[in-house]
Amino acid sequence: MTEDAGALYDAIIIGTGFAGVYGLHRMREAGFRVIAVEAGDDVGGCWYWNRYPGLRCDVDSLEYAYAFSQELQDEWRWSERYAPQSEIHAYIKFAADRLELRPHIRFNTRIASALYDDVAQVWSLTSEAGDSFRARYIVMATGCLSIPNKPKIKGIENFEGRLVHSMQWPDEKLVLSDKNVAVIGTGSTGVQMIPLLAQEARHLTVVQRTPAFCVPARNQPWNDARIEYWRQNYRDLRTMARNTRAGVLHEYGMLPAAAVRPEDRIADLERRWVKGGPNVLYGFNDLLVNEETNKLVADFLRGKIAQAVNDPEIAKKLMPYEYPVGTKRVCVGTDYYETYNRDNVSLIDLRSEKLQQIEKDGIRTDDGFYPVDVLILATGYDAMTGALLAIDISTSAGKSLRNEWGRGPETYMGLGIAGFPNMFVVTGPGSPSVFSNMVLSVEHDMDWITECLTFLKERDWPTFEADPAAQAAWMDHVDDVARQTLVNKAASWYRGANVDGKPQKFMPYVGGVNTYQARCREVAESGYEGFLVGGRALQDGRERELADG
Ligand code: N01
Repeated sequence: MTEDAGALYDAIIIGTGFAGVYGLHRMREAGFRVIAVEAGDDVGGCWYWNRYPGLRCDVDSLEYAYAFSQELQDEWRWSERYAPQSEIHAYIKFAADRLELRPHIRFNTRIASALYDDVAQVWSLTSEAGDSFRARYIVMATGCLSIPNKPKIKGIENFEGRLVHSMQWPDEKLVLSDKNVAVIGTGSTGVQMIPLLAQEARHLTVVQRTPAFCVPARNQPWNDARIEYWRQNYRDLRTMARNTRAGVLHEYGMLPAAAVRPEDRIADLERRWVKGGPNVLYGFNDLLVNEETNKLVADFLRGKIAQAVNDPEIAKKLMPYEYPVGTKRVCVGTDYYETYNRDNVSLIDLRSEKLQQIEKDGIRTDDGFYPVDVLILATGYDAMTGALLAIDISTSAGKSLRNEWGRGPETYMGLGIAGFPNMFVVTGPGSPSVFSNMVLSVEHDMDWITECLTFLKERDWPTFEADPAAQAAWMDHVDDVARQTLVNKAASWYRGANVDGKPQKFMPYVGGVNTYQARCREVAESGYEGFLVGGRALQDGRERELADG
């Protein structure tokens, strides 16, 4: 019998990516009896599972790092502006070791079900292997992009070559030098791997359903002065980042495009383009709310595609027209468009060339046959809800998350779900999550949850649950804010549009990290307005008698 079999933990965290590792540390420091369970055999979350060639982050590494510890900051040195996967994974492992967390993590433990006993007020988790765990509270740190999307493409089951999803890259090196390789998908993953695969493969065929806007990373090694500047100003810089809408220190233009002289608009876009990274998207403050501004920036980016690609026909195929720029995630790449100038690269643009089927040794379209030995699915994820719904989450009172979310996810502030007491979600739907610097957001959420747990423990563990009315109002607000922007004009994974049969609903909160975190603070300070504590609302910060506390 394992030590977990008879134990009742204060909290169990599911997942040990950036969120789970920090949450475990934070809750242990706060005195809770807490463990984490992890499906993989190491920490790292998406940075553990994803290992495809070219993977690196598209947020500056100095910002895509924990803010809570001066020691971690001082002892780690990021090598490049956009750190590669191996370095980010090493950093999370370093944090877990430095904070001595491994003894508190149960690896190789994929949770299959979570059942809340409404009478005993205890969650029971059961792993796929049959191990069980019990806790008063569970914290879902399962990640927004952790369940691969494997679309049912006609004939794919007949393919006899090597089939690989980007998230399940094989441990052994894939030797591609004598292979015809095809990649399906041109989102951030495809854009990162395509230039490297093209260098290695005998021939590379790219299957594009919707072209991406891609900006140049201009990745480079950090110099000592930059690192030192961050060390000296770390706290202030992180505070500044928290007060922005993306949680990242982009150079935010403060004016709408119409308020800037036409010649200055283009000059500023050019300057930002040369600087590299997503900065080119932040020149005007109305990119996502004004169609004209959006078209101005989109035209600028389409012009860059025309300049980069030698064949005008191919350039045209690579140009996105069907959605406003920024409403699907803009990719940050290196030599992405230039790769299509290579002799060993072909582009199948599904807008103009109909896919007939995948065959045992290639791809057949209306225009011809493309031989393929290795087929790579860069087809993304069942985002934001996939990992939560992969676990059968239910209560003895008869609620099932799969039923409750049948028409799309509903949360209060992304943190709690009505009907599911004593369960927290980290960067859930309805929070800025994937529209923000994820590391900054997961730290915020784990801080908020830990403070909430302290509040509850001091009151002898009353139940804690989102009020259905507050949840409905928050969801209306999330929808309203999204409707004031252009984000619903794209068939994006933010809306679940990439997964067959998934309900279409814009999931992240686009009101900004700054606004969201201020609201979370108000909620906590008011005695958790919008949550039922011990079955009832605590109003105006004045606690009432708790029903069961
Ligand atoms: O996935 P995606 P991703 N037939 O969903 C296409 C983060 N990330 O793994 O656009 C043909 O964006 C699909 O086409 P369409 C980042 O947040 C970050 O690339 O749906 N094609 C699309 O082209 C990112 O946004 C980093 O029409 C099909 C592609 O597959 C998120 O993860 C790196 C298809 C999927 O693109 C997801 O990125 C990597 C089908 N049936 C990822 N189904 C960095 O930090 C799907 N597609 C840099």
